[in-house]
Amino acid sequence: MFGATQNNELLFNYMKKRSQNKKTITRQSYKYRWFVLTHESLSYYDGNIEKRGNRKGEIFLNSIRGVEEVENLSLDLNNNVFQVVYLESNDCYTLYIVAETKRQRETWIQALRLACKDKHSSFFQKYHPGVWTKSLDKYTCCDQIDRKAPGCELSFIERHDDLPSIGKHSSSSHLGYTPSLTSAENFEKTYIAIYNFKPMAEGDLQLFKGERYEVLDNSLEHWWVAKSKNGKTGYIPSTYVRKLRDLEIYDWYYKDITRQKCEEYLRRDGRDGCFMVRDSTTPRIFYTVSLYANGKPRHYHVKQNDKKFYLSERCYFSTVPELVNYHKHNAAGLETRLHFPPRHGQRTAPTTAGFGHDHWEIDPSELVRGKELGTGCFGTVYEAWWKDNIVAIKLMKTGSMSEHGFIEEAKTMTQLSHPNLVQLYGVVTKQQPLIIITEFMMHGSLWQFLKSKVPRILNETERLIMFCVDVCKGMEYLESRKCIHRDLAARNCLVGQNYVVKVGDFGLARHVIDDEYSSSYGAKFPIKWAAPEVLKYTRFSSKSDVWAFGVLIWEIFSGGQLPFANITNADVVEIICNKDERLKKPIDCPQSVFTQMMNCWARKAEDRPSFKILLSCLHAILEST
Ligand code: L0Z
Repeated sequence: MFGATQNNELLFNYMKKRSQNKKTITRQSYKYRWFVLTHESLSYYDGNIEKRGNRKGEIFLNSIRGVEEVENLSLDLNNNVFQVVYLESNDCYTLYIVAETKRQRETWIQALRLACKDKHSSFFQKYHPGVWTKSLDKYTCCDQIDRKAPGCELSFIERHDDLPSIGKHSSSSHLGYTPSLTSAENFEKTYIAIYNFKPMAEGDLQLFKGERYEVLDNSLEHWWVAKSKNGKTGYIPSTYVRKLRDLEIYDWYYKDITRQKCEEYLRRDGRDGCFMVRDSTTPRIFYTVSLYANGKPRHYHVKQNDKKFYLSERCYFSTVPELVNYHKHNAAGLETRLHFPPRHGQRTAPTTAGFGHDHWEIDPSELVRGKELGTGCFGTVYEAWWKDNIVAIKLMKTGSMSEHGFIEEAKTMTQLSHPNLVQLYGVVTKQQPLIIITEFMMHGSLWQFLKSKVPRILNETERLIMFCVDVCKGMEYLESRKCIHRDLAARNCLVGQNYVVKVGDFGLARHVIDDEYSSSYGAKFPIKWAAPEVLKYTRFSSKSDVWAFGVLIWEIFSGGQLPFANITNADVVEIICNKDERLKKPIDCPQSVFTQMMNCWARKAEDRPSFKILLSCLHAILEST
């Protein structure tokens, strides 16, 4: 009479179902139904607790794309809601079912997943832990306003760390992945994209955040060859993917972030329950959970004991994702449960080392020029578009630069790539004028920024030390690559999104043809940033960059003032080289920061600290403020 015979039934229960045609969530939109799971489908029938009635709907297992819990706070009915995501006539629907108990919900989820596995259903990699509601016009979990918006959290097949009784990697192949991506020997080569990547050059492979890729060749530093699950291969930027076990595949993990930046993101979001996990700066503690609760950020150390992670005694986990997952449902000693990562502090995709593998010569017809950003002795700089990317282009004045030497070096310079360096993307050399294409920085130069009274979200001193830390990180990278800047100063650093500071035009100074700039007697030579050995013998090195960095810290703490204001260049040389005097401590500068400046200004180059050492000192200062 009903298609499925009694002995074909795997599971049946009388449970509430959310009406699918009504968009609002009210008590009225829920109806009791008899749910029946068979090896083929999930059906529901009307009737009552005593007697099953007519079949009202049927979802075939091979059309199911996800079986997950629904976040407790999404529906205030009870805590035992789960969802079945499925396709029907090419559209995607979600069925919400309210189980009577937690245990019943768990049973149904397990049974459905297992039955789907046998049917080789291919599950989506992401789902919405919350629900889409008409009253809010968005999802309760992620603020996406489109009902059909892809999920915001990794689904159970991706949460490889906390898979229930279904096996781990072996099961994923039954759930939609081609076996080549998940077999044991390929596990090591399997990566997950943590940012979307749009192909830029011929031979690039598109990346979708959250999807899996097999890395076929990782011998180059910046561009790897990868294969997608549908068998396409191509180049990808190596910084856009992470190993399966890497915490960076989770939206809530911010690897290398200072407590200050973390608090800034949490405050800006401002919702209780907003949280992130970050690397701890405290010795012997690896991770910190930072949580916004009752109007302020709080920090909890993730303690470790016997290879187990825990926040509160009694609740131990073998992995951090498991710990996070648990505390999403149980405050267990925390001020509130962990709900969502900061909405504005979205990790932004890093720049790529050039516009593709071996693609540093740019076709000028692909550049669309925008407004002028400034001029210099070398030419004019414009805002511009290259395909979907906003860039800065420098149109070099003929004769202002030794083009041959620069072009030779340009290819290796595009290979320098760091979050605190203004990325060199490419060049146009096949026609005049020579064009240099770099990353565009939305807030302009650091020097301008220091002079302007920009909105201050953070404690002033902390913000200024963070600027120093950013520059120091970029310089540490250049130092490790044996690249000398030669003109490090606030005017040559730029401020980008989230007020990150980056070092610009590294290595360009050497190619400038202008005696006034190149000679230490020239009017344009940056004497006030120059170390004694530069003034005396034009001897540039990473250590002379360290000297300039000391002057740059001074600029930062004196609000963009000119060092040695009202003192002539000749007198500056006299003061530095012969009198052995230095710049004075700016009024609002902490003594600890001034000590670092003085270290940078050691008379002998070899007595100055490396950028690496400076970075650890600056981090320590930041931690203690
Ligand atoms: C660079 C140079 C020259 O090429 C400029 C950018 C930018 C500017 C203003 C605004 C926004 C963005 C803006 C923000 C501020 C208060 C008001 C509104 C060079 C260069 C420098 C030195 C050298 C060589 C070349 C040597 C070392 C060899 C000496 N300088 C002009 C523009 C830019 C780097 C430049 C940019 N992004 C990249 N480059 C802006 N953004 O209207 N604001 N607010």
